[in-house]
Amino acid sequence: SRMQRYNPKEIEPKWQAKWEADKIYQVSEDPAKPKKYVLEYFPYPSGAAMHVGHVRNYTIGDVVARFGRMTGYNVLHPMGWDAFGLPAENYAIKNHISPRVAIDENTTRFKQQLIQMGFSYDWSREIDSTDPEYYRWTQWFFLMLFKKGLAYQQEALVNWDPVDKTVLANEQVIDGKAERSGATVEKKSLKQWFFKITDYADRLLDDLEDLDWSSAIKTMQRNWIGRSRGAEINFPIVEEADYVLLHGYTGSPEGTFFPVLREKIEALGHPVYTPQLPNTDNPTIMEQAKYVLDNYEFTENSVLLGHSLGSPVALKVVEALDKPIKRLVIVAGFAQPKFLDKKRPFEESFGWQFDWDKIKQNVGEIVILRAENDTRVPQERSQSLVDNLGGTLIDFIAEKDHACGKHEPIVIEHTLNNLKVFTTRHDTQFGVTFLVVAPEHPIIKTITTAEQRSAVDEYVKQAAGKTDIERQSEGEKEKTGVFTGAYAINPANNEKIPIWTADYVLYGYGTGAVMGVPAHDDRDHIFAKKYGLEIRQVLETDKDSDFHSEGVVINSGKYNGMRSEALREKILEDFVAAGVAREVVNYKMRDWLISRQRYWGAPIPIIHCPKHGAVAVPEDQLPVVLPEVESYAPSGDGRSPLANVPEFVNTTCPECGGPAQRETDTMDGFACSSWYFLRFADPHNDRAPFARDKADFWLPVDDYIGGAEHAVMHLLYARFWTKVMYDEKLINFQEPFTKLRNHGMILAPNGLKMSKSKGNTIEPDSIIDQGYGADSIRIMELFIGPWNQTANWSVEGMGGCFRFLQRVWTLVQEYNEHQGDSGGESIELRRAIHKTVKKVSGDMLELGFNTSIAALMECLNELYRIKATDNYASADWPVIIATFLQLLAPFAPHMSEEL
Ligand code: ANZ
Repeated sequence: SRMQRYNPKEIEPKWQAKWEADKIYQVSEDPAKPKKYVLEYFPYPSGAAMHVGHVRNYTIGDVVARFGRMTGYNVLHPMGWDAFGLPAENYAIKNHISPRVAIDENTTRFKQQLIQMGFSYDWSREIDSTDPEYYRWTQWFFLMLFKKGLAYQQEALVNWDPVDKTVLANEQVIDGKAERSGATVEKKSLKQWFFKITDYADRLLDDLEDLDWSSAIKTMQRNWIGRSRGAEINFPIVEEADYVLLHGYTGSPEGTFFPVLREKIEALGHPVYTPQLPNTDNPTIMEQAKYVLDNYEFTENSVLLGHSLGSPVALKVVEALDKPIKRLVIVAGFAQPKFLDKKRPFEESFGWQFDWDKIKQNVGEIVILRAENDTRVPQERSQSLVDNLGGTLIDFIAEKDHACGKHEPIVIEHTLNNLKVFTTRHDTQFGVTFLVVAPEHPIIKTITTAEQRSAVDEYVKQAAGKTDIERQSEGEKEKTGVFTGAYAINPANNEKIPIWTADYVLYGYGTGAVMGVPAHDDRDHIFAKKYGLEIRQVLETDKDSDFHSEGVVINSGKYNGMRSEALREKILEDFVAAGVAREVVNYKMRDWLISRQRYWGAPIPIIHCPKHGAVAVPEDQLPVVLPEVESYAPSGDGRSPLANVPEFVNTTCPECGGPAQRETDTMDGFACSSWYFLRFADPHNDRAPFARDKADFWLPVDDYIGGAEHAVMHLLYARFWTKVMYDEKLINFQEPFTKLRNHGMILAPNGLKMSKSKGNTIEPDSIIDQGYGADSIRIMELFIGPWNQTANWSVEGMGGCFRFLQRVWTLVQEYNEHQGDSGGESIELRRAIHKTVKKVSGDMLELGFNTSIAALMECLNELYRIKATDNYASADWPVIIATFLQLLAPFAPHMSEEL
């Protein structure tokens, strides 16, 4: 008999070699066919080989790619290695080899595993993120971000992993534990590099809308970005204070914002002195300062404001005092002559000499308000005041030129001592019965009363000793806090309310302070109950069990009877007009921490010069190659092992040629994976990361396939880089992955996650060895259940898939044996195959792999049934067999090719 046994061990390597030799999966930009870019996440070649769980991802991608080719697409299906990062480095440290050697061993192994599965990759495009020819361009992108102001270095309290001895991004910390090592993350203050992803928050959020991604992943990204529209509301602090306001040249206390400000101050019960200064059309500085000093008794509670020419007068007044005042506010001020518009007579008669040290000694707090739209006073004047005095510089757009408007709400806000809170529920403003600040809030130092000081200090110290998770998890059960002894005024009803500190308020979000509305916020409710604070209902809520729901406003003065939704708009409008509030948008997302104090990453291409600060390595000196080191282990002192290589560290400044030092931090591996999908379009380009026409031809990725574990890291970072590249006109699209599909996991037969440490991994190699073959594994990976659901691997299932293929083999062998048929057409045969063509072609568009395979199995049964009666007599058999094998080909390519 010419019948041959189905022997995958023989046919699979044969076809793999032929496909490789004929380069049939290599593609180029062929405009004659529609393009399709099919991509699976490129893997970490870690020490453990791929198991059947990993293989599922690539099988799905491969079937999509093969189906695409067979339906007329020009398919780009590439593969590469995401080889930087901790897994490779830790593996290398553990096995006492260099990460380079480890990666080379592992990629060889992984590649051999992928090839033996019959995956149709264009291997001519293989990339390795640790190849200097690749990370050269990652460094190039770093510098692009740096030059755009989107990469910056800052001292920051960072997530420190005490086991891996490195800093982690927020995204790498899950419930306070390091995602990789599982260690409880500590906070440490270190200088770090960040990417300013927050600048793109709105676009990252808004553009999610049109993506064909699962709603679960989109929701995770939305929540991570966490856009929240609300209001910042100012609560004036109750304190002893008296105010002195000094007007400007040719002015009077009845002009500009003085009357409105005066009224505000008086409403809070504070005295205010607004003198008409002498000789206002042509004054000398001393006659005006002397006038103020002769007529007013300054105290330690005095707040002195100078507007325009009133500001040098105020400085002279402070200089002459013999004890300090509370606060000095300078509005559109200066301490030097020369203006932008014209010369003024006092420029000659004024003295411009100031004793800066004396002034600084005589005032507790200095605020300098600079109108960005001032056409009279140069912007540098405010800067030189800051240089001489310190203090806080606040830039703002004035209502009228030179801050001469009637209201100037920003001036009012910064003249009064306000506590600012962030709220999304300002419709509950009349229900505020206390304020809470985070224990880290700096205002605690200035407002805490003597009686409360020790209790507050103790609480603040305790909170600082707790990690974020401790604070959050304890906070779920119980709220703790301490009264500061201070009060503030609710601007809605002028009621005096206490200010507390409590650790359920986070310092890093909003303003680090909240208004307590215990009747309508559950956290505030628990807190108020515990400490006996007033609970005042201000909404008749639609569903009374739900704290957050909307309703009709009550107990809110003139606003009673409104709907809460409408009151939010109205009260904001009223508050903004009164200079009490400002509309703000807050985001939960923080900038992306990119630096790592580890060896195995792309060096950050920056040189630190004592004269020029952080300077970009010139483009023609890229790549900055990772040097060989003695020890790869982290030092634990917060510096990377590169810091121990003087030949690497010591260099010269590209700007001045003077001695300078290289940055020794490396980039997180997520930098390299933020653009790899673009490199595949033009992988060997040595003049640019990619040619624009090639990127524009192949991208965006049409089908991106991978697990759901990357919802907020890689998938957000890649979108961010893509948008920056679009803005730089490097590409013509704004989203990298049109369609994203997250496959379900394969678990061990006992239902546990496969892992090397549990010893329950199943590697495809051994199944192939046993004689089942890659085609059966591929069928099993997909027939095991819907592609996006978790499934348990089973040995019996494997056997079933093999028997299915064996039956296909036998049928076709038998058909080949039988020859010279003479029969006519067979409606039955045609029906069977047409039904299957329709089913498979339709289901494949929805990734219905398991149902497609089921249809093929059913069809096979039909074919067996029919051949039992007609014994291959019908003239339709050749086409039927060929069509069946074509439908099977994406799933079992080796067998289909052989048959
Ligand atoms: C009063 C209020 C009344 C609030 C009410 C809620 C319900 P999202 O949507 O997450 O932005 N909040 C503001 N800053 C905070 C901080 N640093 N730490 C803890 N909580 C903070 O939430 C905004 C709400 O979270 C704000 O609105 C504030 O409480 C609280 F019936 O203000 B709300």
